[in-house]
Amino acid sequence: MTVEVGAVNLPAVGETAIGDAYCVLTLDQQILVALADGLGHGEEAAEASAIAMHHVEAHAHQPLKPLLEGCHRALRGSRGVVMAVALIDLTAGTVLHAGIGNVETRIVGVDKVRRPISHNGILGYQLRNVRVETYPYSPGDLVVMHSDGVSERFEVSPASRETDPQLLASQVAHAHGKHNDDQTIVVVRIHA
Ligand SMILES: [Mn+2]
Repeated sequence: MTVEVGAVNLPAVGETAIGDAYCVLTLDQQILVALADGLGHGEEAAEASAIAMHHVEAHAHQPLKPLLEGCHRALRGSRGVVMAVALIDLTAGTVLHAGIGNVETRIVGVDKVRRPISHNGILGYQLRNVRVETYPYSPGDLVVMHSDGVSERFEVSPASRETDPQLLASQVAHAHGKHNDDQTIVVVRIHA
């Protein structure tokens, strides 16, 4: 299995701490992608997103629903985060996705770009129901995940599937990044 990852992770202008955090973890034939955006900017936002990433790394083998519920508990008393997680399973040919708040995900396939829906909530404060949805994944498809510091007005098409993940992440962040917010975009492509 070959995993290609491209990412941009930048602080808001005037901040040194980055309030967003992401991780890409390899678990046998599965890849777990997670991105958290701590509320606000600066140190406290960075602390919250770090709590979320540490929880994901320590519990990466859990199904997505208990994984996010565990993040919610771990984040109590922090600033809180919005967050998405995607589990890419090459053997099953699926992406499982769950999102709380405005972290956006797109799955760029051969013939179609799918946009999983995120649900309202803030991990650490308010979490109603975690819904995990299943999407098809073929080797070579891209999973693109970004915080709201990157405007969702960018276009990706099935033609973007061939683009180098780091180049795509850099191009989108350069053209659609918001300087007054932390900017994060992560692009993952897996081949068998
Ligand atoms: Mn943000």
